[in-house]
Amino acid sequence: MYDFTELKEKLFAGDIAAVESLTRKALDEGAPLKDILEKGLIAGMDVVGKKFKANDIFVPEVLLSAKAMHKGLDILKPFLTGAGIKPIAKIAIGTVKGDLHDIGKNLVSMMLKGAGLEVLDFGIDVTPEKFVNAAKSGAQVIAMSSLLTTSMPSMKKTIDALRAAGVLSSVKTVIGGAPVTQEYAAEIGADGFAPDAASAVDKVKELLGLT
Ligand code: B1M
Repeated sequence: MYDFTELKEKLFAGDIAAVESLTRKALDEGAPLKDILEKGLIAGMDVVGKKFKANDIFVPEVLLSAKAMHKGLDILKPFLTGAGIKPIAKIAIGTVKGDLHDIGKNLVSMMLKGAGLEVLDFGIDVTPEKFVNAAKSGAQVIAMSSLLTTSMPSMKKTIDALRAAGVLSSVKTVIGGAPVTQEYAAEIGADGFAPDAASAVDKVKELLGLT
């Protein structure tokens, strides 16, 4: 079993160079991709979240850890996105308006690409109008991420805007992010919820009838 202690610690410390080399080393030594992600990078970020919540660390430290996380994800990207696969459907994804967190959304985006889906990634702070335009331009799925309880209402606003524009029935909506639940999805009328990136791929495929 591969030991991810150092990778976790360096991610927490925001040591970008060390996260880069340890992620490469884990890959080179044949550690499973899923474990590098979940037991290394995401586990390190969980520690960051706990310390942030307890006011043991503050935004500058969290930003450094986030940069280190991005570096690790960049290295895993070619393995997650499966370059060269012909897209089978178009997904518009973004972190909703009012929210600047993008690490989980990026992960979902990479894994959707890896599953052969075409992904239009609108980034962070995405307005309902932008999602509506994507739906009008032929996206079959609108995928929204939120990490803040204060930005979750933007998901409902987006679904309401899709309805008002007359395009809600032509798309599937999927939501996720740490504070988001299946109950919330039902409450706002989203077609699907997924707790993590791998389940997001399964949910999107299920909604598109691709499973
Ligand atoms: Co912020 N932050 N943050 N933060 N931050 C949280 C979210 C928080 C829980 C920390 C805490 O208090 N414990 C808290 C939110 C509390 C709440 O609302 N309940 C919080 C806060 C309060 C804030 C600020 C308000 C702090 C401040 O300024 N005082 C501020 C808000 C800025 C804004 O967005 N307007 C802020 C800022 C930041 C940074 C910029 C410093 C940085 C973000 C950097 C970046 O993303 N580029 C940051 C970070 C890094 C975090 C924590 C520590 C880590 C988030 C993360 O990347 N996790 C976070 C604590 C935590 O979540 N434990 C925290 C790793 C990532 C892989 O997981 O994004 O959950 P996650 O994605 C998962 C699943 O959720 C799922 O798949 C992924 C895993 O497979 N998923 C989906 C995500 N999107 C999905 C979409 C789907 C399906 C699944 O379908 C479409």
